[in-house]
Amino acid sequence: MKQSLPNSSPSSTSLQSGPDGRAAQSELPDPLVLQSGKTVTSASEWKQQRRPEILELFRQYVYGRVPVERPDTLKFETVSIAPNAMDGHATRRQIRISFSGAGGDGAIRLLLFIPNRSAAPVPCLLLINHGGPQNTDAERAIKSPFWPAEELVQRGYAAATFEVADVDPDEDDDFQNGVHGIFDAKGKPRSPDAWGTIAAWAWGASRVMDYLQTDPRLDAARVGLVGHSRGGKTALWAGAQDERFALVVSNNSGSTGAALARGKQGETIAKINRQFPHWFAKNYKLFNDRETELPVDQHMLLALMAPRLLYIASATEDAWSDPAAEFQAAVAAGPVYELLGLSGVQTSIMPDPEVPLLDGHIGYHLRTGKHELASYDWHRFMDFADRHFAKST
Ligand code: GTR
Repeated sequence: MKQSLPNSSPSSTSLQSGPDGRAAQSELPDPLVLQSGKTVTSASEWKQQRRPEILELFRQYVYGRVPVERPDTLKFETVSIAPNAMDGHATRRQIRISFSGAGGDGAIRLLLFIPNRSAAPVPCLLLINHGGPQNTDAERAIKSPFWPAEELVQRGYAAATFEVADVDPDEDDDFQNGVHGIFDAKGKPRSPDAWGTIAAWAWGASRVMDYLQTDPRLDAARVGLVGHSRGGKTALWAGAQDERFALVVSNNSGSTGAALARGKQGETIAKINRQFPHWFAKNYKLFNDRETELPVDQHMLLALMAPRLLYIASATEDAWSDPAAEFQAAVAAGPVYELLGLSGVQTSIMPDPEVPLLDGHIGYHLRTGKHELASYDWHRFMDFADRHFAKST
């Protein structure tokens, strides 16, 4: 039985497959047309009307609504300081970010390496780690390419990371554990727009930012949030909501990350909802095999980063994520940056592998290889940050 769905944005038309089954630009909901049908023509209309409207649509239909922002119970505790980590190149700090709610207590363990050679506050790249603690060894006995912390420090960046499992274990447990169990109202039915696990992780990234802002060794105006795959989806949703992140990086984030849902190949809305039923709001399941009825598409999520910096990375062998759909979304977010006097990716032609696009406010690269976060990716993120952070300071 068909359920009733929201009216699509008036500017979106039904999808007629293009030559390769992909959505044409004209078939996407227009980020610059309000639900009322009125076109947005100024930066203030974007900021005051369309941006909040799009955020709300993503909250309601895709990622879900949080019951709490920064809890009053939030506390930071420095657990350890090692001034001569990484052969003296960095100071390692371990911070416990704790909170409590009606359903109990929780804590996020933040691991931070700050370069020793700079006396001035440094920019910071915060990785959302969903790949387990072996990716982010505090002792540096294991050095994973997923988090080449030494290379970040060498290039003058503080390297920060936290484990998503501290916020919410990646399990379909009917939202009993993690921050859902701590903050959700007890004894009431769960609403169809309640937060899923990706929204919970994004909430966690914002709580880490709450701490980063308090550390005088870090330049809080130059914090980039980085995530791969499910972490990349999380980085985008966190960055869309939390404007304190000056740069948002999504690596191979695919479905419900950087890739357009309309015309997508590989993982679709129905497939991701089937495999990961706990990641998104219950409402999102209404759009299984009905992506053209969604009042948003992922280019609108990307546009929510404007005027801040955004970087999207794809990999040639990552057909499940669909590099072309990721690039297409990056291009389609461009008009919002242009309205704000900036440029997006600056071309609509997908670049060859290993030809990064770094000049616009939206950066992009396609790496040869598989679905992973590699040293090559990190160095392009830093090239992009070097170029644009330097301009803004
Ligand atoms: C895949 C999943 C993707 C992506 C990825 C990951 O299997 O289908 O949406 O999130 O996992 O996080 O590794």
